Amino acid sequence: VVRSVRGSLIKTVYYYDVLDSTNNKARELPENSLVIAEEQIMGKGRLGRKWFSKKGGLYFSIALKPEMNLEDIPKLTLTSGVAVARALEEYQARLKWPNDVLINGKKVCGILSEIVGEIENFKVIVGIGINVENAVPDYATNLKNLNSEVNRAEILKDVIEQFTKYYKMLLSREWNKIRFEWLELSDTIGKFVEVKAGNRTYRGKAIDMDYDGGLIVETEEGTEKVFSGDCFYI
Ligand code: BT5
Repeated sequence: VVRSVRGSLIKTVYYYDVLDSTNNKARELPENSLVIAEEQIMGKGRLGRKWFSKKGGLYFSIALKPEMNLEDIPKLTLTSGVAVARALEEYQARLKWPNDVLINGKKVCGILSEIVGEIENFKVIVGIGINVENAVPDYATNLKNLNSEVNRAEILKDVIEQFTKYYKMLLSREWNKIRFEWLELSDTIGKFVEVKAGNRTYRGKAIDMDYDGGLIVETEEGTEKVFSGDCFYI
């Protein structure tokens, strides 16, 4: 346990060799804690999916108590994506709606935000997984593929720095500024997509990300807004 990282929003760092999931550990910890594990046994994606978390990657979660409305939490996930993409700017990282960071069209990072606690007094766990020098599937990539000198401690420091900056912006009601940065970094806008949300599927051109974080898709039936879901390029 390391206390007080100067200038950052992180108060305490909890470091582990192995955890089931850093998101699960972060649930038990006070706000502004950072949990890191060298590997995860049960790394989680969204909707019960798995996040492959072999040694060599960066797996961490931040416990937060944002003064925000519950319905604005998707903006926190989008904001986290902007922070990661900025930290990975030298790799030309791009954002795929809603929660992927891509390099050369392949997934390098996934973000999982979870809301815990009661509705009036909730915490948010933001979990970030970045492929650094861990083995990854074919459809994914890691930073080592692009830079043999890659250093996990440095990347973590850069991500936390950017996260601190954008999180403060979000809390100071500067979401629209962040939204424009998201659009600048977007890999999704302008592409033809299939978005699966619950039992509905939308097919068409992604034309914008709305003020509330929803993806605007121009379909044959008309313009639709999707708030969350899985997005595939077609
Ligand atoms: C995500 O889910 O992309 C969110 C991943 C969040 C992982 C972090 S690691 C630290 C923290 N602790 C946790 O337990 N989780 C968070 P989703 O959009 O559902 O994508 C999951 C899908 O991505 C899987 O079904 C695979 O197809 C693919 N995938 C799994 N592991 C991957 C990896 N290491 N790199 C790239 N893609 C991967």
